[in-house]
Amino acid sequence: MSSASPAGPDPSDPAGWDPESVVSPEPRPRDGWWSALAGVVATAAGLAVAELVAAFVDPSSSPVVAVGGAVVDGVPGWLKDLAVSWFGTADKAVLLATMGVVSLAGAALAGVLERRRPPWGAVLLGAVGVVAAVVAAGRPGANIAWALPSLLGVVAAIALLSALLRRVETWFAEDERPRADRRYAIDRRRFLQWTGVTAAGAVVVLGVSRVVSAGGRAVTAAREAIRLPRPATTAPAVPAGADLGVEGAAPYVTPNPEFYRIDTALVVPQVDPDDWSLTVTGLVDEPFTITWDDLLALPLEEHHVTLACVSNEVGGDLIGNALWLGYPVRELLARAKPQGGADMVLSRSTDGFTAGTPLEVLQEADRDCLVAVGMNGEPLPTEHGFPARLVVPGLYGYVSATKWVTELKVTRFADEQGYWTPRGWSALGPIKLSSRIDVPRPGDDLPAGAVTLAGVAWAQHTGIERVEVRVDDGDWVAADLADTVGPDTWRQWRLDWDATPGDHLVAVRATDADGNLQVEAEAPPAPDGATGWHTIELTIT
Ligand SMILES: Nc1nc2c(c(=O)[nH]1)N[C@H]1C(S)=C(S)[C@@H](COP(=O)(O)O)O[C@H]1N2
Ligand SMILES: [Mo]
Repeated sequence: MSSASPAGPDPSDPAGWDPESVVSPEPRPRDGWWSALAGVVATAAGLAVAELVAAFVDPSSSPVVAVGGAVVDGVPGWLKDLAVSWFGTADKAVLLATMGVVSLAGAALAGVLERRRPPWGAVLLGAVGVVAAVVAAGRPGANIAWALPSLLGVVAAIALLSALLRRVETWFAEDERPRADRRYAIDRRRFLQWTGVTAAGAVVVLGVSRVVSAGGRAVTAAREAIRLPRPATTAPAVPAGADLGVEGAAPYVTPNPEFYRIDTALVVPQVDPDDWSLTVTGLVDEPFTITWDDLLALPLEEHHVTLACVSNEVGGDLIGNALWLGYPVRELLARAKPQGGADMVLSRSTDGFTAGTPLEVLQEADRDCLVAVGMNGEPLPTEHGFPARLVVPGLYGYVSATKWVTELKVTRFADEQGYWTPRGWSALGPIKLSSRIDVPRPGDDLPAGAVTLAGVAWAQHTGIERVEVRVDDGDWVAADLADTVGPDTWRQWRLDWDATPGDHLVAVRATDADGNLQVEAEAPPAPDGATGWHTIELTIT
């Protein structure tokens, strides 16, 4: 080991000192840093190899995605809530960044270990690779081939690490050679060349893996080729007065690209409609499975429904309204004939997510619960559940809106739980009556005089009856309500206010069609939805 002697040529030995030689005159850096660099580059190249293999196996079989997904599913509820409250919908990016930092540190450590205490660096890499392989093979929808990316990746990483460390070895072994044979600069250059080539190779392999990642492109092509059938039952036309046209307010129908997205998936599941089927099973007399073509051949219906996330804070934007095309869940259930004693339908996604929905909600004759295939006139966008998802008016998404849905299991709340229930969220999730101020935004530059206040209010499946606005300690004033197609969507509101200079607090509250007033007491999203009146501070100049 040369690490104990970090110095360069020994200046106390004038006989061997030749300034013209290639002997490095400055003290050499310690080999620890170079070993760490070798570890990082070899590991990065191994990960690139794993991505390339995953491109052929399945995008979700990549060690990064599989381990990240296992972390998402495995972290305790409180930690996850903390992450979401700190980072919001960036929580996944933060997770990936954290994994990146941990991998970097581990890779550097493996490099140093392998140099100082071989074969422990290789053992460390190998152990991590095997764990990743086991985790990947155990992911929802996985098969044994999902272990391949991690295994081949780690074999590549170990081979490259030992190759790079051989260069470090030669370079730092020179202390033992006769002075005239020392060629530090050349050996250093060799090591750096090898390292650079490996790093560049990793980038190329990663790029190739992206290009050949056929799964995603095949599904995109399949989606683009789909011509959705005409609905047997069309939705009522959106009345002109549903959109009050206030600039900055949420439009009545949310365009797909602007629709909020919430799910546990680190990569969007790519489900080919040709491989997709939906099975109705569990406590039923006649379980059955339908294919994509079977589903499209059924009489489909169109309904506007406003989806909302239980994690939405008061005033938050995890809510959107769309026109859904699909087949009533109630009809599928009727065909399967649920047995007595069943009270829940556990819907399952290809990625293992599940939602527990009350059976009787799905069976209600006047509630348009759909297995949806279309969103605002096009096939579901992949991130919103292509090829099929559930849409249930009146329930938060986490207990109803399963995307990439492939199974409806009729069961009992006493026997099964949806994904979020053991993580600290309520088993039942009816959407709470709520309202929001969209304009003006706090911080807007507002001159005194006429100021338009506007926003949305929602009480899915009951409907909004009244929205009131209060400025400071004034009286509650009824806002104008926009038209709506029915009780399952949100409703816009607006109010013109004669604003006076100064700081003002503006609050909004809604009343539903049953006469219930929105709850004033503030509550956080967990465990079953936030409450409180949305209040904003405006400065009028
Ligand atoms: N497969 C799957 N479906 C899912 C989820 C998920 O994590 N995985 N999240 C649910 C939650 S919490 C919500 S709020 C809605 C959001 O649907 P969107 O992303 O289309 O807006 O999807 C639901 N369906
Ligand atoms: Mo949600």
